[in-house]
Amino acid sequence: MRTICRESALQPKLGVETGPAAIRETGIFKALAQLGRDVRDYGDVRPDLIDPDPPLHGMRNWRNIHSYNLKASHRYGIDNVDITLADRVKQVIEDGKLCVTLGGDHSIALGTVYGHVLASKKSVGVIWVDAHADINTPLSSLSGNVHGMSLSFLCEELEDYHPPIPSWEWPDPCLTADRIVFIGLRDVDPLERLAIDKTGVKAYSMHEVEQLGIREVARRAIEDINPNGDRAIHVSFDIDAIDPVVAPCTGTPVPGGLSLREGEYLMEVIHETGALEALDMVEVNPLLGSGEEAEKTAQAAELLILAACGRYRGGNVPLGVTDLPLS
Ligand code: HAR
Ligand code: MN
Ligand code: MN
Ligand code: MN
Repeated sequence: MRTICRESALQPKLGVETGPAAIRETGIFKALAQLGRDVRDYGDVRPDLIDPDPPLHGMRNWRNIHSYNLKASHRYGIDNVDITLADRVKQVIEDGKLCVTLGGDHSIALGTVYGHVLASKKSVGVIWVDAHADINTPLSSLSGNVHGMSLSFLCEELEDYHPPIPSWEWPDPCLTADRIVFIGLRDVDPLERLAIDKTGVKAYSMHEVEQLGIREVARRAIEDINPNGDRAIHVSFDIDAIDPVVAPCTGTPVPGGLSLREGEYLMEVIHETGALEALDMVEVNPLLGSGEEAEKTAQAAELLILAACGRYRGGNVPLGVTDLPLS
């Protein structure tokens, strides 16, 4: 397994760029090693700030978000960006490793999903675990925050709703709506709901979690995006999917979320499919709360990542150990 991390300070609430450090500090590398995972930390992909970056069609920070996710730096006359996030993810996936990307805000999914789709030998299905749908177009967004638009750029069915952007070629949208599923929704803008209905993206909001239980939601979601079991799974996990009582330090907390227990179950079941190739853990913002709250939030993220990597709450026998000590 390979772990990569990136940082983003490109949304209005500062601090989300320190999310990866907080998650690293939980001791997650040691825990992964104890699970027998071969971990490599690729370090951070840092945005090389383009300043100023005035809004276009209301989109804030679009040049920066574009350049670190997807495009060679020369396009904007910047020389010292080593590698884009999409290229980094592509590299990890091509090595045949599970790619864990720590955000940063959810605009990083533009690069992680694209890089995954480019590199995977299989068709990719995305499980978007989030309180929000992040499917606004630049024209439907009320905030102009690109982290609330990521899926609209990735989804083929929404391509025609995007205004042309000069000298900005997002990659061709790389997902069809039948390869996207939401879990955990509870704060969806009216026009996002329309986008979900028009595209037919499957959505299990907290209503369905309540109605069906997480077990059935997990089963259905996996079947929705991987009906024949031949696809790769990409999980894009926004920590705000988890209830703010457990994960308070995030930019847009919404009450009434998934319990940590539900989140861990979901990730355990996704691990069991053997199809998980990439996982994003985003929107952990340690600066939005006390030290204790920041730690709690990072620990929730740690447990979710560990579950996706094979940690079983019933216990894991250490690799290679077959007997108890005899003397
Ligand atoms: N729907 C709102 C918007 O587009 C809020 C979404 C942004 N916040 C998130 N996304 N954390 O998951 O601005
Ligand atoms: Mn720990
Ligand atoms: Mn999100
Ligand atoms: Mn969210």
